[in-house]
Amino acid sequence: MRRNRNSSIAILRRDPDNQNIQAILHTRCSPSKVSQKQGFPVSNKRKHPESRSIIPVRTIGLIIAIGLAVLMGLNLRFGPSSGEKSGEDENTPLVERSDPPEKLIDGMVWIEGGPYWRGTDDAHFSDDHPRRKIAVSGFWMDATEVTNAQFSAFVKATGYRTIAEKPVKLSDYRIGTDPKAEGPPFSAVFHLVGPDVSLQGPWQTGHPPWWTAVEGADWQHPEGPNSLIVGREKHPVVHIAWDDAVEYAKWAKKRLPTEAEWEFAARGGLDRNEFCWGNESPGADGKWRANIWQGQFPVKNTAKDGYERTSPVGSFPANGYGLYDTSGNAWEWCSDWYDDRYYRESPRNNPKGPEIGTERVRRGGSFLCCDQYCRRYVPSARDKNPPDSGASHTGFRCVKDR
Ligand SMILES: [Ca+2]
Ligand SMILES: [Ca+2]
Ligand SMILES: [Cu+2]
Repeated sequence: MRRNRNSSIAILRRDPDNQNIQAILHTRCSPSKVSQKQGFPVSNKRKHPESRSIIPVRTIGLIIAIGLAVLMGLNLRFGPSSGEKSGEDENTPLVERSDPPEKLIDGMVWIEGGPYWRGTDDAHFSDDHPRRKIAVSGFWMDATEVTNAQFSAFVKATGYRTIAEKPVKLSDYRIGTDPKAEGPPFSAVFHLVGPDVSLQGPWQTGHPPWWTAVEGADWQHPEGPNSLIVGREKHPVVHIAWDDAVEYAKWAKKRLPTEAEWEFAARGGLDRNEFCWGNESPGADGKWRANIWQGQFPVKNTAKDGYERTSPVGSFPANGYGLYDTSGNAWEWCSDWYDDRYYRESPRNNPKGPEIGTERVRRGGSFLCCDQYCRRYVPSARDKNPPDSGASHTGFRCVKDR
């Protein structure tokens, strides 16, 4: 059973910097009777949302749904503040930095932890406000993103198959579809588009048109079936879903970082700096400090930093803790569920994310980030994706307790 994916698949909210896409996301995350009546298939238990959801473009349904979502969002935002729900106030003593362990772990860096200023008060996004002092305990962290070579070793040892390599259950995307019907595996791949495409949408495709659901795209075929990772052994593995990353981490006897750990680490010990390397702009003096996007997004990538897509890990200078590519290259999954209010409300010591959610946090931005569209390569910026959805810019790195 096949269908025309390109016309009907909605890749929702890849790097949205705007309300419309956010609203669609909220619609998708909160099942709405109204939208189902409208024939708007909001499936809550979707296995492969974002890169794998099917939302017919029905303008009226969409407008109603967006309206509802915005109202609900307002209600949440201006409803009773739950700032005290964590049971910790600004006087809660914060955990101190941890002494370094005696032994070393190959490929990992000891992150001492302790208090730091998390988030920002800059105006780019709202979910990383306000800047707050929190603290994390010490932990080990992979110096680099997990590479294709490392992920190959895991697959070789375990026979693990990633979500992007498995057939799709069609009923997860379209209400009323035969629960046994399956479609071929696919994953979301970025490609350049013409200059007439709107950055803000709404788009005819229902999702940013620079994302395409490509059958046969997976970690071993980053751009599709005809692309290979030969020669890219040291590039970060991509097309990794959160579930895949967790399986790798278990095998490696590691775990995914919490979002708070990730941000602590990415800041490299610099207090309230804008970037992982300090406050100079990413390409100051013609020297690029991260693999991000140069040129007009998503039309022309001039790749002034040397890389149009992923770069071998460690191609750019490490941050103050000796961590590479915490800014750009591949997005990195964290263990937390995502909640856009979490930075306001979280406990101050070792926050581990909300109890429940529909999407998992990812951090650091990717080779697609740029100031004009998605500035999420800065260490304060947050992002999220459903746990079963990877893409050609999404990978991870692991941490380990002492
Ligand atoms: Ca680049
Ligand atoms: Ca990264
Ligand atoms: Cu971005």
